[in-house]
Amino acid sequence: MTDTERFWTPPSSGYNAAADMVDRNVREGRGAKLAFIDPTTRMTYAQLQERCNRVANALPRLGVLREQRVVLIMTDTVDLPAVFWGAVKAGVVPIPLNTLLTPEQWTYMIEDSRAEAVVVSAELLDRVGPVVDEIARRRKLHVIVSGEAASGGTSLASLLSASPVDAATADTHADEVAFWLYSSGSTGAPKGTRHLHASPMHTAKLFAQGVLGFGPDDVVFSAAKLFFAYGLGNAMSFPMSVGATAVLLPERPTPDAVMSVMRAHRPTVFCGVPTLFAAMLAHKDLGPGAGSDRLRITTSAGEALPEDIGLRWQEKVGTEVVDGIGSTEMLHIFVSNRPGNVRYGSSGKPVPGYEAKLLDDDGGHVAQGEIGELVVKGPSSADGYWLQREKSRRTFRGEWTHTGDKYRIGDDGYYYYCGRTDDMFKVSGIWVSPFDVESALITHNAVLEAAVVGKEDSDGLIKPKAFVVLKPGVAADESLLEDLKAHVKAKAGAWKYPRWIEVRADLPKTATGKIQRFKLREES
Ligand code: 3UK
Repeated sequence: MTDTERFWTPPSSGYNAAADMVDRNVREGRGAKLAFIDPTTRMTYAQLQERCNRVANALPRLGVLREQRVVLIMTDTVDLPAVFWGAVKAGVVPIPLNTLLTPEQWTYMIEDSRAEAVVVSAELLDRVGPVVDEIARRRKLHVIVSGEAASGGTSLASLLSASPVDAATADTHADEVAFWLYSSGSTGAPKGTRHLHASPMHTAKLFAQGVLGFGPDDVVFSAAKLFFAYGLGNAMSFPMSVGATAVLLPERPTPDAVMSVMRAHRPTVFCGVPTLFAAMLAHKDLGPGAGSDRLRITTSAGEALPEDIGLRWQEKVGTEVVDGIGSTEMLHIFVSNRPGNVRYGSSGKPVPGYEAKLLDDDGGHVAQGEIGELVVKGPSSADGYWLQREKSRRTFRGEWTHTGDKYRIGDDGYYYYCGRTDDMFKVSGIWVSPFDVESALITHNAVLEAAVVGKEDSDGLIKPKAFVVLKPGVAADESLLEDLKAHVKAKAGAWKYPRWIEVRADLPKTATGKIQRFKLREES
């Protein structure tokens, strides 16, 4: 692709993301192409356009108007893109929420966003029903149910069949808020992160087309769900930007479920997270293409990909794993490896169109080879957090977005992840990245997962403490623990070895699967 295509400037007036992502595909002759496949439905771009139009008419008819919010608590089916882009077309602001949250978290987000309506998948009604009922007793809230609902709420299907198929496109601006995503964060209240109409296309051009080489013949399968920014790009914005196809899996992405999708739909692009790759590598059936004879690339994000997992995947599956770092604040990946030139153990280099720098605590540039906070500039950064001015000011500073991640740039120019800013600690005056120690621990063949925190010793000095989950059948005796310490000393450096090791059945994680080191710190 040319630089003019990649470094896109949206029109200065009249830009609606749904018109670009949905209607343009039909207008350019791709109406009969498959846009989405889920276990019960195959939907072409023409059918998607029709569904979106009906949604764009239905919402305002209910009284959900431009700039107002609609919350989506939905599994990944063809209804999700129809509702999401239909809302965007009408200028209504969709907010997909994680389907695995607690009732308290959903209540917080529906109230914080002042949503006028909630669209919920029928199979989630057991858990979401009481939440929306409770809110609806206090204020007006439309509840729309996708799928077969036994009772309660308006059915999406009936709402759509009662709505016209022709819809006007809301005359939105490229810089207008199009949708929100809640950023989970490891501390404090979740933050409604407001994204603009131009942002999905920026991420699609810069990362999907520019780095991954997405084209109209690609078929993508993202194990990461559409309610994550990672999944939303992978399985909606990216394929839709080029008229390609996405396969959707409503269930939990277990290795078995994932491999069955791979065999049935033969995707060319597979997007996952390191924990899933590790689980799939432990599965007896994992083989070439993970089941797809057309697989050309695997992407990884969400947490750093350990080198060992990347190498084993490449050996067994036959495709590279392209690790890149993205965030809800930047919408998608901004530092990434390049296909054909992957450096395992590193997050790669800035994606063309983004700039990155490493800053010390005083805001100065760190010296070459030193660890600093990763700060990034690019066109897809969010407009800010809803009603959280202090956090917005700290994160979005002019053109630069602060990630809260510690990175080091190697002599090779590649970016190496060194943990979160708030997880780092010093031992004998030397920085220890918990991630470093964890990476060493998981290369030991008795260890399944590990988390490391800084803990005060009897002298009040900080030393590493490890929490480990052992592989099934491994006994946690004293000699194993000594062996683990020696292993870290050898692999990561003597001062980094864990002075304490606690064996656990599992580790506390956020809804997005990130280890909550702060909880372990409190418990240690
Ligand atoms: C961490 C990584 C090391 C890092 C995301 C791709 O994960 C995404 O968004 P979140 O808001 O979390 C952001 C934070 O996660 N992280 C993500 N990727 C990597 N750390 N290596 C990586 N490859 O701490 C970052 O600040 O949940 C990922 C695309 C869109 C996303 N929103």
